Amino acid sequence: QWDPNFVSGRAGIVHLFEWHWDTIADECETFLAPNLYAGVQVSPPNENRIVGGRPWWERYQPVSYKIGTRSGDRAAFENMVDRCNSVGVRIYVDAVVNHMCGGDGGSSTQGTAGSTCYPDSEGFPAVPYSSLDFNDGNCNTASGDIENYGDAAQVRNCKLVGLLDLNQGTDYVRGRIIEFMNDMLSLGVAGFRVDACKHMWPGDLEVIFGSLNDLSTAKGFSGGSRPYIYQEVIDQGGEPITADQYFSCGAVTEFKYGVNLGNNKNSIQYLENFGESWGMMPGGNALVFLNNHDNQRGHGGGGNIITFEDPFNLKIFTAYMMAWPYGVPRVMSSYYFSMYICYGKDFNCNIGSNFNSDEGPPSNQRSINADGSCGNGWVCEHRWRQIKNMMGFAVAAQGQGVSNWWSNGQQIAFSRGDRAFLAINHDGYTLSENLQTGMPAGDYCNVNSGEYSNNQCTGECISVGSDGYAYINIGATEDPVVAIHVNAPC
Ligand code: LM2
Ligand code: CA
Repeated sequence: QWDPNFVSGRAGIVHLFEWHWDTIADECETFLAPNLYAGVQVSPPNENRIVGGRPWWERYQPVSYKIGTRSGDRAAFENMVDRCNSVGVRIYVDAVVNHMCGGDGGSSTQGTAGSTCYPDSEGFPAVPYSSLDFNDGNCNTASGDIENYGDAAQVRNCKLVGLLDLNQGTDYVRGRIIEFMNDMLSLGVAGFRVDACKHMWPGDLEVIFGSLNDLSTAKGFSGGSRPYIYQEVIDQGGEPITADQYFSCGAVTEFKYGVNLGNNKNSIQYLENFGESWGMMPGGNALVFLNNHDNQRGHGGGGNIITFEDPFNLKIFTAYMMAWPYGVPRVMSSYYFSMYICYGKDFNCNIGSNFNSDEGPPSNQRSINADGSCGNGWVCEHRWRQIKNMMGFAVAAQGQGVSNWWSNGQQIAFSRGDRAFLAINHDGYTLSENLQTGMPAGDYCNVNSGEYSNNQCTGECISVGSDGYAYINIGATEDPVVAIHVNAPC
């Protein structure tokens, strides 16, 4: 449950937020596999409540466990999983099992797969769930909602923003959740991002995850492989519910990672020991990321994070994330949405009631521009050269420790054994230095500055001498990164 089940020679999970199953299948074949991406986190595939205006967050309001959403139907989902698996790209499902739809759905409301549910009376006949399956009696707040994050019992037993809260303590509810997750496994998925785990009891999750089937041998996985589980627990400190309470159930999202990098983006010399000694969880438990679909728009977590709104730093710190051996890295792939200007910056900080962070995905699928970037309103950070080329770097570096750390103000460099070397100039002046790369003598392609394909490098070539040293010169410019590895010789 801690092993992502990657195919060997692959690295990194990309969250293709709100993508259609057919488009993901195409992306696996034409882009993700050739660029060595290991996996895709997909939006929740099960039926959700249709909310007026079709905000992105309607997908976090389940109506049933039937597969049918604006991303596509069951057949399209299965086809995607098959096509991605057959080119070595794993699929991870976003599982929303803490709750069903919001109580504000009224006496009855429709789902995306044609089911009707009855929020007022807590009836979900398409599962089926009835009022017996919800936590109401176990919640002790006046409103029935979570009112105080200092009280673990109410965080887990009361409603999160009015969402009808399932009682995972019962065999019946556990059974329906296990059935749903096993259904996904039978279609060939390799694991789950589990939504809102902070709002469920670790003891219940341990039983549920422990009851899941192994990965499907019929879909090509080797016998006895356990689904990878990464639990969304927003732990930024200061609350009784902590990430470590969930370690026995599977991996956990490390929300401190992106905030720590955001807070230290102008002091990268301190990243030499980035990891546990920064108060983060042990790397073997961590799913790490710079930003996610929530905090990039001011929901869930927040903090000083780096998103596509700051492409300069997103590229630099994604390079660092992929090059640094800590946790399983996930890259966010976004669509553009109306920004809310605050503090004079075009950035979505959550202030005021007219904050528009609801906007759903573009109505058209992503198109591909001549330079490989996306159109039709999709950002596709995962296609940016400086980001996608780091998958190959991470593959080359696998299993190697950090060595040859060097820093000078906001300029840093390090190697990964004798396989790869990264240098970043985050300072206002040129980095010009002979640095130990740890690599065998030869010429290597800086995959940050150019492409490497068919043994050709369109970027800068870096010469490593027989003593392992290379002359590194990085101006204070856009893309101030040198990333070289043994699989991309010039
Ligand atoms: C999460 N963490 O555990 C995410 O951080 C959070 O963003 C998700 O909420 C939450 N789980 C539930 O899966 C998102 C979104 C909310 C949205 C909910 C449900 O951030 O804004 O709440 O999904 O769609 C919306 C409305 C809210 C309303 C609620 C119920 O914004 O005003 O409350 O639906 O209808 C009455
Ligand atoms: Ca709950």
